[in-house]
Amino acid sequence: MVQRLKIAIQKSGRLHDDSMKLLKECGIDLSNGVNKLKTEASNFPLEVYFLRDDDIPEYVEDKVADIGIVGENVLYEKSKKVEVVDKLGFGKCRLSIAVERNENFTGSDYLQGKRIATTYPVLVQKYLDQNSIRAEIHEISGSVEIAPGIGLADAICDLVSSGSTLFMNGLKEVETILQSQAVLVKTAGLSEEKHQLLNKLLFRIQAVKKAKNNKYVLLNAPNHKLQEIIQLLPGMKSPTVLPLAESGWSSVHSVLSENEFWEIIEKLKDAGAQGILVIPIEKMVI
Ligand code: PRT
Ligand code: ZN
Repeated sequence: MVQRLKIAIQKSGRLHDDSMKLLKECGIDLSNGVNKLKTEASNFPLEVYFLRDDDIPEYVEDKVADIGIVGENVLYEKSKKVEVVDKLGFGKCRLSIAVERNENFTGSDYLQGKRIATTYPVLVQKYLDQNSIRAEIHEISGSVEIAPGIGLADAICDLVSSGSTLFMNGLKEVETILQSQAVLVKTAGLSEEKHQLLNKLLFRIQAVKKAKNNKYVLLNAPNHKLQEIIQLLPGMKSPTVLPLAESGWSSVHSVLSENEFWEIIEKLKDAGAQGILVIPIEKMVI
């Protein structure tokens, strides 16, 4: 029987679309039955399980799924025996302590003897222990941000991304206890055959991630400025230079990383580059 790698992803919610998109960008076709509990890829030995995010660490630990995509916040709260294989760069947020806006928060000591409402009791307790603080944790299952307003707690600990939920509830973020993003996790003791499938998938994921962090740049340059312009472009090996139909001009092609992109583009313009085109890269294999 052909071995299939089993992956657990969120059924619906904030990580679902990006997880599906990642698999698609890896060339994996899941066109049939994404609304079911489970589906199979038609062109890769992969079986996809759609689950609640909170259940994913346990299913992976128990080997119901071999691998899974889950937020670090959920993973560390559940503290299951699974291994992080790769950070995926989406689902970014932070787990933070927040208090009412007019409170004078002086540091973690402020929390001494206070009541903290959260859906992350394990991570909050760890933070309190690390800071030698004794506080009361009130575990609630949702709408944590209303707890101070209704007198249930003095502080909360919840996920934040833009901060607008806190703002709308008259709260301010005062301390971040965890930075989180979606990660790929694997179960302990995968068979050799499944490991090979995982490596194949990882190779594709890394090509997709690298492509996202880089842009393909084409520009025209007068030949007497070529040396100066080439110095500015790292490229994968070195930039490609092709002559233009108009004599005295060349076309230069290269790859730039997202981080240094704007700075280098400005310098290229100043150095005499014209007609600069920037193109997204679909996959990048180095
Ligand atoms: O049904 P299921 O249990 O699978 O989903 P869920 O409702 O538990 O989780 P879901 O879909 O809301 O989030 C899934 C994962 O997305 C989380 O575990 C995080 O890893 C990640 N993530 C990223 C977020 C956020 N950003 C986020 N902003 N999860 C939740 N939020 C919430 C937060 O709890 C708060 O209520 O959004 C609100 C704050 O957002 P801002 O932008 O107002 O700060
Ligand atoms: Zn959940």
